[in-house]
Amino acid sequence: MGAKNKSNKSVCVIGLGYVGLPLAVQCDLKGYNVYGLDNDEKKIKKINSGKSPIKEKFLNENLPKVNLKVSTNSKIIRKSDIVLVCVPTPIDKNFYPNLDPIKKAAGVIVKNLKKGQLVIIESTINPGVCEEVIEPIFREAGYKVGKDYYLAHCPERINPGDPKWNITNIPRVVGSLNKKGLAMALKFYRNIIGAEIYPMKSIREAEAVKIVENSFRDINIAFVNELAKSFDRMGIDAVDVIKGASTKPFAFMPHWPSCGVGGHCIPVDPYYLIERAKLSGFDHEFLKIARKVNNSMPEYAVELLQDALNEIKLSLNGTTVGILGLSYKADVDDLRETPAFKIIEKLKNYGAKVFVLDPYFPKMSDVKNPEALLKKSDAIMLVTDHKEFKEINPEVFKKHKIKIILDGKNCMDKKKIEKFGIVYKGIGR
Ligand code: SAJ
Repeated sequence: MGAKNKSNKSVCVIGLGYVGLPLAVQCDLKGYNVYGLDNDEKKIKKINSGKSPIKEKFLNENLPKVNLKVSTNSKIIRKSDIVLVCVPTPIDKNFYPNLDPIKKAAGVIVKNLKKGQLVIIESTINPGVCEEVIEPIFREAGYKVGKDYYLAHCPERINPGDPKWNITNIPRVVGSLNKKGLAMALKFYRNIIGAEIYPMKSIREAEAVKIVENSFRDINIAFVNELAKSFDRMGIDAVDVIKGASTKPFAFMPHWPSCGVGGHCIPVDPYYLIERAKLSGFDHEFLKIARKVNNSMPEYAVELLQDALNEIKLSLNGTTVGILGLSYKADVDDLRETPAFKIIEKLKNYGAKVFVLDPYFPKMSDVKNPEALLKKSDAIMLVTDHKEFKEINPEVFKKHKIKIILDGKNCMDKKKIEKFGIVYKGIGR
């Protein structure tokens, strides 16, 4: 772990979500005086009561131990030496990057800037945002970077639900607009994180790193999703092939086909690079094709279910389908870019009756437990591989006369299910 900060410097974290809140807690644990700023009153109240608004092991364990001064009042920025910006950088419905939250944060900092402050952007942004969007906001207010304040970028690498990797041990990269800003940022992160803190050549390279990491993941998932479509036609089990390829101890990294790529990172970040590169006259055809393949998976999953029903002389029209899962990934309560809503919409367009269960979203669920869902359903579509869904004994499906199971995350036991005479279809298997 990094050395405890003895300088009693203070930090202000703007945006207390799944990135900002663990960061704020870790800064406190490492001896910083920590302020937190968020526009969500309810979240502020919950944090002030020592309870985490986010179900996360690190937070549940450590939030009660720290003394975060959190508020909706942006004046607290003035009390800090380091300002950490952890606000969302989403895309709009046309997949266009939306930098409004980060521009708003920069505007709030400008109004409360303390001379000499180090401003660090942790939100995922494309190359050029610091120099072309953020620095001009400060400049227009009369502040000169490197003199009145310092600007650095350290892209967040939080992996929601990961039992091993968290804010304390994930290596980071840092870039700045000048040497002093870089030195200040490196010192800060080396104080709070016990892992490599890698200095980038400039702030642009730092901005590019996160986008590249997540685009790498997106294109690899698109590769196996395309394989799944092709192998489905050839009667080849794509998952078995990927497992086989994974026995190669070098130069292969497994990814897995599924009913969709959700979350706030993977399906979003490539668009930031696609759009920014366009301004420089470059067209990321490959990234766009990968996005197209991954965006097609919810519809593909519904078509697989339609075909499976047709094979037993049924159709989606008039069939009741039970949806297991809404979250974009297992064992987290996060709906951002989840494929679930696209799947539900398509099923309803085909005339299916749909019931939903996600234990992380009781208010959005039609039933309280898996058995209650099975009771109502003719067919089941697993959209999220939550642990409790993987543990459903196939006998229960049989008991409730489930005809077909569409396993959107290839996480169920195909052989066991088929032994009960239930039609099983996975994505590519
Ligand atoms: N998915 C697949 N096939 C795969 C892997 C994921 O279909 O082989 C789907 C998931 O079901 C989910 C989506 O893609 O819907 C995203 O899954 P994810 O495991 O990438 O989870 P995220 O979105 O939480 O990604 C985070 C990212 N972390 C950061 O951006 C800091 C990503 O960089 C990590 O690689 C990823 O966690 C991880 O490794 O778990």
